[in-house]
Amino acid sequence: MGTVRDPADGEVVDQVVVTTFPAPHSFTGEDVAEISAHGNPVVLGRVLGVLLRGGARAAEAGEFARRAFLNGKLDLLGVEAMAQVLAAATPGQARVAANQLEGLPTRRLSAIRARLLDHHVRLEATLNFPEDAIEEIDERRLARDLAGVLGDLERFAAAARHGGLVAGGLPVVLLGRPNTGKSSLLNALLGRERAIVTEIPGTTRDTLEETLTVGDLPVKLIDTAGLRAAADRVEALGMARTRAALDGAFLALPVYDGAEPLGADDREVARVVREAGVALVSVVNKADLPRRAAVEELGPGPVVRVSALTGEGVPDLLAAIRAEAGRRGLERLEELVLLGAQQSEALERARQAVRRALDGLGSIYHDMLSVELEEAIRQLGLVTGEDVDPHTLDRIFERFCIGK
Ligand SMILES: Nc1nc2c(ncn2[C@@H]2O[C@H](COP(=O)(O)OP(=O)(O)OP(=O)(O)O)[C@@H](O)[C@H]2O)c(=O)[nH]1
Ligand SMILES: [Mg+2]
Repeated sequence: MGTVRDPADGEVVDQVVVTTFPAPHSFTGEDVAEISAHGNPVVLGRVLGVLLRGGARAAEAGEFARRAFLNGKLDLLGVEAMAQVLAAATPGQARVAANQLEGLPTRRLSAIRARLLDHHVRLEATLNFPEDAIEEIDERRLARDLAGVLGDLERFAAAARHGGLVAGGLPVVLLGRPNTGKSSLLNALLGRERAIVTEIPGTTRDTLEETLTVGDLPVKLIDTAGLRAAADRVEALGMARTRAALDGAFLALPVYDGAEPLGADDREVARVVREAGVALVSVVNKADLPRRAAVEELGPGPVVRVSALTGEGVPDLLAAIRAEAGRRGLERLEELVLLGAQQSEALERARQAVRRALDGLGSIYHDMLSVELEEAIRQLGLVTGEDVDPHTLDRIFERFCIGK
């Protein structure tokens, strides 16, 4: 407990608590003092003013995380996890990030890197000291081991793709011919009137995104412009966006009007989803009206009947979305990995180098093999941060806000 006074006139600014963390037992690994003042922004501003006039300066964006990294308190996977801990909007996102902060993904990757290092050292030894009685490289054993490493890297990359989906929200796309009730369904799922709904076909002209929590997971629900053959220019542009939305979709929800017989436009919708190769749950809307759509025609995949008007069937649709997430392993949050864009690229380059080494075994010289392993080791170092240049670090830390 203490008092902050303005040295200029000795006036009391606030009663505060000062906590000190002697190095290396602080977040950054440096000597740190934290001042807890009363939360009022006016008071905080005055306390800061006193400190700044006394020679302190404000931290840059991400400066604390950067210092923690440079002092070996946090690796790059930890940095990414921290960014996500700060940004998490659902319990699932927070759990993935907290798990990564505990260091499991780092240990997985370090173990892979250690295996590659081991082979690299042996190869180099036989190349550099051929006259010494160093054991020969057993190519069969090396092939077996590299295949194992490749499998582990691919599993890690899949976990990172899933982690990215959870971090950004699983994109779930509502699509269908005009007037089937896509926007009404978006509103029903959100539980509020977000999108404009009218009886006029072609009401929605652009894609619209809203986030919803399903189970513990964030879902990015995307409402789209209706798809139909005869469309004006604005509608055509909206339809191009619908197709683009399908590209990155986790799940497509083609919406059909159950009160009308299925027509050519509906069959076109089913075809577009099939061609995009996206997982789908077909939705037959307007269950409050007498049914005239022959749902058997909708082909393979789950079908859920709902009424956006009365809310009937909406819990079943939410359960179907959740089941799809479970089926794809997204609910096993402890296995997911969060990577930044540069880290994902480095991981992919590492995978390619191991692939080339494996494919080349038996036909390329051992010095080439050694170069590929070295490349893979270096790229994995970029993922964990063991081997990263200052410019890349700038790009990583500038995403943080001031004071983190
Ligand atoms: N009876 C009934 N009417 C519905 C239901 N869902 C939507 N409607 C009506 O269907 C019409 C079209 O609804 P929208 O939600 O605008 O349909 P949309 O698919 O978004 O249409 P576009 O944006 O034009 O492609 C509106 O008049 C809604 O009130 C439902 O479950 N039951
Ligand atoms: Mg609409």
